[in-house]
Amino acid sequence: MHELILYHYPMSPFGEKARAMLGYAGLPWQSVTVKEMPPRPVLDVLAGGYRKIPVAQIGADVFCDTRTVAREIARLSGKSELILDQQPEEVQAFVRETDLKVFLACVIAASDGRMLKKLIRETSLINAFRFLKDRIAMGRGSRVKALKGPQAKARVLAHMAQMESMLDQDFLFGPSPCIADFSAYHSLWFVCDLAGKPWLRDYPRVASWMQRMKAFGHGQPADITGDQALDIARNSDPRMLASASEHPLTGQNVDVAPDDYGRDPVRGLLLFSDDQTTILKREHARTGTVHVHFPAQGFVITPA
Ligand SMILES: N[C@@H](CCC(=O)N[C@@H](CS)C(=O)NCC(=O)O)C(=O)O
Repeated sequence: MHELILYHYPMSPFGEKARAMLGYAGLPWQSVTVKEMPPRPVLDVLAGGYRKIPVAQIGADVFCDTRTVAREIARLSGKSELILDQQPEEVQAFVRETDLKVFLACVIAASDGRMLKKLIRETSLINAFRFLKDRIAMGRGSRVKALKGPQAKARVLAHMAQMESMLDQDFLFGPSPCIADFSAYHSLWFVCDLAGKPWLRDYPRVASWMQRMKAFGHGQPADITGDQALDIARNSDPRMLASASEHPLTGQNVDVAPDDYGRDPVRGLLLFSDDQTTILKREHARTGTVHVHFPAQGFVITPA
């Protein structure tokens, strides 16, 4: 069986969500480090223009968005508490809010001169310039209203206060973690660890919970190159579909795109779509056939 390959970069909050889930699951995995912004040629081959990070690959199956990545980690490890669709509505609502509005508030609240210097130090001046240019363009195409700096900070603090009141056990929804903990963790990691904001000091339960989350580590990553990952796709067949698709566009070429930000579409043949997952078939000379998986929630399908 193939190990999961994760495409990510060190400063990516959603990359950290995936790394932390892999740590919690105790899985070995393969790591391909990508740039902080497109172009990302290897991912273009595999995921056909999907522009968010992380992306995962298992053999010739490619998983876009941490909701589908989490489902695969759950499948490989038996940790079904990572599958969002199987959680109670209360957990799903918390994750929806946290992975979108709270995440964006955290990114805005964390983005100051100090963060920019860190990016320049860890990459280069030209890279930081390209990064800013890319994110400004991405913001223009977004359907989510961005908060201004002070409002974003207030939103983050309100979120920390809400978590403080929820944490009467070790994790947000009980004595053991579920997907909600990983959704809440990555944005606070970005604000508090990467950007160094001292805001956790007023929320002691959240601070202890962060330590418990960090203690899961990142599992056992092994670095591979993008070329090696493409070879793995070429030498594998996509896995069989579990059931027949009843979506009316099945068998046709469609575009699948996120409905919030980074809305670049991926074109392919619609193989399957239900209320949880959409799967496209794509062909490329370098890899042969790959199947690209998306969550149903938060993505739109349109005829090509
Ligand atoms: N809903 C997506 C969100 C992913 C996301 O927004 N990732 C950020 C990085 S943390 C991103 O892609 N930013 C633009 C980029 O890296 O090109 C998921 O769960 O994976």
